[in-house]
Amino acid sequence: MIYRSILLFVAVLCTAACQTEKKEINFPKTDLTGVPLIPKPIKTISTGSAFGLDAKTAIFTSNKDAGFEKVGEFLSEQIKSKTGLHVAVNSSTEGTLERLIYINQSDSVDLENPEAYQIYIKKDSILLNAKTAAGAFRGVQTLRQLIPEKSNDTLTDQPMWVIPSGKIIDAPKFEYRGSMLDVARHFFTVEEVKKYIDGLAYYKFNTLHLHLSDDQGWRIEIKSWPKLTEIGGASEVGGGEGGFYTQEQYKDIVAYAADRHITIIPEIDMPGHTNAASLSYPFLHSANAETPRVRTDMKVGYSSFDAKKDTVYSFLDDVVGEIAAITPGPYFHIGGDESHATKKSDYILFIEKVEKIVRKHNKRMVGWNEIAQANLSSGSVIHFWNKPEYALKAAENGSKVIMSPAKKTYLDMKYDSISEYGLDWAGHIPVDIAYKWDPETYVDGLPKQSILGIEAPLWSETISNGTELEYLAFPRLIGYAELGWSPSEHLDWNDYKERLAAQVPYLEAMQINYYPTKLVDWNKE
Ligand code: TNX
Repeated sequence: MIYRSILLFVAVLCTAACQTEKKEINFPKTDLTGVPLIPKPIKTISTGSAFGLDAKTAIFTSNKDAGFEKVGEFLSEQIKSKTGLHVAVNSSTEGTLERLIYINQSDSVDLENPEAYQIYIKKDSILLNAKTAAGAFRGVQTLRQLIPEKSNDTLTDQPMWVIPSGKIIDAPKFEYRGSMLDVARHFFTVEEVKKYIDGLAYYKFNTLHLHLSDDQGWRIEIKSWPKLTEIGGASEVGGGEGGFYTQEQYKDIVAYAADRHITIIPEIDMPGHTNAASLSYPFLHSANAETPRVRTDMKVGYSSFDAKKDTVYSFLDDVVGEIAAITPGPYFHIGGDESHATKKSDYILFIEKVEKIVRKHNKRMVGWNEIAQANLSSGSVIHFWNKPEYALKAAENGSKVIMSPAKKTYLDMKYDSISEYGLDWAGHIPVDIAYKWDPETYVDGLPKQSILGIEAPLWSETISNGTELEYLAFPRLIGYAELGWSPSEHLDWNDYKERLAAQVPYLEAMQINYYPTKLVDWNKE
């Protein structure tokens, strides 16, 4: 049975409360503001009492069509795995019901941002308000973090997970909060990608950018050009066997991400970083670049497509078309970085032509900051990584900018001199340096309105499996979640590092191999 309105919610709660003779529970005094939430919400107000999550709790949601019921089911699954409790969603529970979590679609003006949410926690009810299912989903991540690790078994005759009462008002700072996974230098399995998506979802990221092609490997099936994966997919850095996603597997990743309100952005890097493609189809190769061969080294900047051949663009029309057709998100990333083997005039011609192809397939083009050298539509997005002047040029053109400064956000940089994995060309990035910077002021003179958001890229030259991936990503990724979401006035390293230490039970429960930096007192929790 689905209750569609808040009035019904109140009625149900009243009936439940009146049917069973409820004993007052004597909760210990609580403090909602003291819960170590990451990212930190805009506003948290504590009322000192509590909601007891137990076997007599049920979830109800409004508006099935807008995906709210699915969000309720996600919460129920997460409650099950954290506490073992089975909490029913939108089904009547005949008398045993004492407390409700209601996930409500609301058109309140305070919820204008599609990812905004409000949570009201009282003794008998938790009300989660959001305008969209995405907002409700973000709020559900907050609820997950509010559920304590351990139950209190002395309050009633059953175990009860005590959630502090009060109110949370929240919305993200940036529209775009992402990470990138380089599945080209080393291939990562669908399961490894899904586990990464789970971590992203928990910390309220909304985008995963997949770097699907590079000199060492091509990782996505293209039905009209099968040798891309047959030949181009069969190698990786260090000489491993590589691999690729079939279109069905890619769709599975896209759907898994969509269930978590995360958008996948596919990247086919070009005109440089194209050795694997040109090895598969030599007509693509520019005579000015190095002759294609299987590459398992880590060099960059030696390969290029031929920008002057029409056949190169019809090939790209097929590739972009096939990928765009199975990518529901609005963006297509064309790389465009480090094309040192492409003449500048050819590079500009190439980017301008490819922009038209991407637009023809109804996607917005994204490219690394070098693409700002071309004459682009203002709808295209510049992905800043190393050259502030390109970010400024893009902003002048009216384009949005994604912030991934290598010195701050590159997850493949070593933490310190004793890091097991990683590179160091952009310096070491310890966990505090990763956190202590402001995306809104990092590029001098870049207007705030031009910033779409932030992304933390994970290049994979030095990592080849999920455990190594997690070592570089965690815990730095958690800090980028907060930089992307929380208001600047809440960003404080000393406060953050305490909350970060409190993530250990989650990281351990998920078996995430985080780097236990000495900068954080991990034993505190
Ligand atoms: C630079 S950043 C690259 C990648 C490498 C990375 C290694 C960028 C757009 N290009 O090709 O993997 O450095 O840190």
